[in-house]
Amino acid sequence: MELPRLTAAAALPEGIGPAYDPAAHGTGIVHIGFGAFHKAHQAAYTEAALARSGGDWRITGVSLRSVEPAAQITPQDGRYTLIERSAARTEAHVIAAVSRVLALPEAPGEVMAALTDPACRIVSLTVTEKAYGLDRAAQGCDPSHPAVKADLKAPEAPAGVLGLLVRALSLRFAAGVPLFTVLCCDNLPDNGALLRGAVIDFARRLDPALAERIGAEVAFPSTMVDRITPAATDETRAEAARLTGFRDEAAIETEGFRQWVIEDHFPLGRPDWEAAGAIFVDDVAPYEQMKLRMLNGTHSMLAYAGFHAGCRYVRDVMADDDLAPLVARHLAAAAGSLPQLPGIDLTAYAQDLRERFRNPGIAHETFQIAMDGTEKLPQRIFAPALEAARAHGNLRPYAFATAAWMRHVTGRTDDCAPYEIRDPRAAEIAGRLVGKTTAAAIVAALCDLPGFMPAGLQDHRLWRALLTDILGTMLAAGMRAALEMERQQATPGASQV
Ligand code: CS2
Repeated sequence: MELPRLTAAAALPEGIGPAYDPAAHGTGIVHIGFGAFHKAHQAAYTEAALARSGGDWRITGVSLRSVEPAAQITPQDGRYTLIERSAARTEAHVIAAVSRVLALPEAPGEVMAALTDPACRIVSLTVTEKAYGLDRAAQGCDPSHPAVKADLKAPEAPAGVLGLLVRALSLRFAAGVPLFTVLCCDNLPDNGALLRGAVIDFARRLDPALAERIGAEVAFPSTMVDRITPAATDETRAEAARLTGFRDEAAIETEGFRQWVIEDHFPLGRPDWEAAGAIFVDDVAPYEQMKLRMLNGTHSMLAYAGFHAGCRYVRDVMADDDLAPLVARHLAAAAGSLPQLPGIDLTAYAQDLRERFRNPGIAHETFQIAMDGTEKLPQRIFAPALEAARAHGNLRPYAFATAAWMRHVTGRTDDCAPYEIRDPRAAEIAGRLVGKTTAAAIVAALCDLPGFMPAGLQDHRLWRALLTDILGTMLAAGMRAALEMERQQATPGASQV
């Protein structure tokens, strides 16, 4: 029997539906990049804030390219099931904080109307590192990025993040509407400042006076976001139906853990996100660095090494006797690269991360995390590696992670099976690797990828020797042999977090 579809009218089992009247709350947030992570993280915090403190803070979701999120959720009145799986239990909640979702290609006028509506006081974003069009070295925008290029040419019909924000801000200026706060929620260091630099640079190329006003008047708080959220599958939708009694095309699953550290700079106000445990601080940077280097850096390392050792999920990596010690090694190295943070015990953080990675309820694919390495490695791996190089510290854990990425972008498993390299620079990488068969040639080609590896590593002899040695083993003898080599390298008695 076909189950009824989840809608605002669905009579849900006790404790699963919203603990407030959603219809009594207006919309105050436009979220760009409406996908799994937003549904599991910021929307869940906003749900708790609405339930505890109210306010007109419901969310209009926007997807930049895909029309699927809007198609899934519109017949459900914006409702979706959030399944939380911890080792001990599985819980479901139907989230009502999302009032509607728009697909930019289908509804550009409605998206701009939402962004310029005086009721919109926060524009938040989770679009992934690659979608911004950042020039990180210049702290500005990259005019050769396809979306940036197109939007600079046709600023009145933007299709990218910077174009949308600048167009909306300029229309608000013109109409005398107060300016929204821009809240970047992607895994980038100093994400608020990075996005601010790119928005101002983009605006300057169109109208210097506008750039000046954005610089003076728009708040870009930085934030650290954390919740492990795999892509939804048929199993997610089946579980949602089991737990709620309704068919839900937009269901999503995530871990029990969540964390949000935010710089408290919201001139037009904000929801009571503390209701769900968000922490407001003056400086997010140390928290972001901790998360990027420990959680995300280890994730990247284990994704490349794990995928090529035959582990489909992160939890399989953690159950693998060759790989689990490398996870511990990477966490220890990353922890050692960080300053002390008041109230944070890095040893306990590392232990918690291992526990989260082991979560048997979360099927997080190594192949998913392996995506977009050129956008992720600089802040996750190269930044601490560069510091280690300067301090004559241990480069090996970072060299191993980087060699595993290099192994990955060759595009074939140890059994020679091809797979897709999902990276914005995939074509450029493939071009550079044509005819390169030795580890030394591959290392040289990839270290020299423009704007990728910092100069202090590019010309570092030991770094390059380590990469060549480790990649050489991975290519000649396979990933398992490379793992064995790492085991032999481990200093007996070395401290592990
Ligand atoms: C992961 C992150 O896919 C990846 O690169 O490292 O998405 C990670 O799961 C989240 O940052 C957890 O908060």
